[in-house]
Amino acid sequence: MSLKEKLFEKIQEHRPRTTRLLKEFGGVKVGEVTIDQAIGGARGVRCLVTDISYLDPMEGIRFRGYTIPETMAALPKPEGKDYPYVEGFWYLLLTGDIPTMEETLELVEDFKKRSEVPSYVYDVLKALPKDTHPMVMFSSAILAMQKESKFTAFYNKGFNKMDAWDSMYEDSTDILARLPEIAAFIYRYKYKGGDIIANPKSDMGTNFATMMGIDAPYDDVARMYFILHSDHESGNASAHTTHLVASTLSDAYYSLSAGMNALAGPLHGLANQEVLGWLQNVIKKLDGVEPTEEIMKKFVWETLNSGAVIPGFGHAVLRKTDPRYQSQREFCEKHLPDDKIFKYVDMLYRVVPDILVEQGKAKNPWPNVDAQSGVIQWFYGITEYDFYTVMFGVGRAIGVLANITWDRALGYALERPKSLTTAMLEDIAKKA
Ligand code: AMX
Repeated sequence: MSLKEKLFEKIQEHRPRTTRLLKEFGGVKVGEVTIDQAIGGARGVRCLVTDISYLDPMEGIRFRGYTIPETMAALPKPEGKDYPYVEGFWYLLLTGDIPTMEETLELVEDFKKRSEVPSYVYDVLKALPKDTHPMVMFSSAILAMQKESKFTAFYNKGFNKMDAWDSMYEDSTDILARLPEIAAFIYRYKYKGGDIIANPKSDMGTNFATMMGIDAPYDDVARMYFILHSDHESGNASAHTTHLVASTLSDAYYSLSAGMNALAGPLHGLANQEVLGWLQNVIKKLDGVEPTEEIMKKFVWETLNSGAVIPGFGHAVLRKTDPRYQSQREFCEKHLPDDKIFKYVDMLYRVVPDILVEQGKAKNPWPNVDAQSGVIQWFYGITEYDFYTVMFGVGRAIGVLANITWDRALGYALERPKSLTTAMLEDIAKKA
């Protein structure tokens, strides 16, 4: 059975659950909203539904019920490699099932067939000024492909709610298969004098590593990186933006491009470039002197006192060290234990949490995914850190595209929360 057939089976099984909840229990309360939440970015308001991942504040992320170590252990891997096929992970996110090796390889073949990037996408990228941020290039490339949308073609022929998932799945898979080539093109075009390397048409991780021009085990880094950054339930800014735009019946191209623009913010995905930028600044200021913990503490306080945040630390939901950080740390311990930047990042792990606690503002003083990811990229030669968020974006696409495919399958509604005026809030406060 193909992934698409399996997905359809899962959709048919699932639909009665959503219908029943709406019909029989639509009026049951899920929670309440405080003034804090209304002003404070809807933190913790329980009003989104997804079955693809769940984020527990203490435990961290589970993909379809699997923790990160369980996911990495259960999915089929290319021979001799430590990390699983990204294509098999796509299967897991969409269906909730671990695919067999045969099912995974079938999907790898399917991705190969879909991976041709239309040539006009490269014309669009080349028309942009060279100093354009790579996230603008990435988002523009995705948007430029919108005319390929099978969902929009389906909509224009006469929209049918029950079948809408099919073309959304097709668009999502087409996009995903093309993203490694687009990302690698941006990198080689912008930083390597346009010396483009052809797509070897292998699995997603190998394709990306080859086109970036980096040898093994970077193919494993790519697999790990894309999987770790894929999904963090649906309230984070990139996932929520993608879902919001898709809820207007925009197709996957419009929706993902918008989600990538949210990822480009410094409080979200851009933090991984900021961590490396922050560290490089420290190294420059030290002018050859090895930093001690005392010196590092001084820099951390300087940053805080200037009113800036310490990138890579804190989280809106998590209340302990991010398991995505932990997973990458384990990779560093195995592959780059003596790397200078890794040692500095490790030093930050020892000094920053206590300082954030002492400062008394951040609800979570522990590191998030972004504190560690740049170190690995730097080690393998990607020192152009403004590119890091693009790689986060390739990974994040897996999660958000799986989500919007299911949004269509379950007919999720146009998103439209209600706003109040400040005077209304004051009135509510007076009566409380
Ligand atoms: N350094 C300094 N101050 C921090 C901080 C940090 N790393 N994390 C939180 N704070 C501050 C906030 O700025 C806020 O200050 P304010 O009251 O003056 O506005 C206060 O602590 C309370 O914030 P919070 O409730 O703990 O966090 P949040 O939900 O508002 O924001 C996040 C979460 C991630 C934006 C924040 O922790 C932060 O800015 N971290 C640094 C940037 C970063 O690493 N972002 C990446 C997150 C992961 C991702 O999406 N890729």
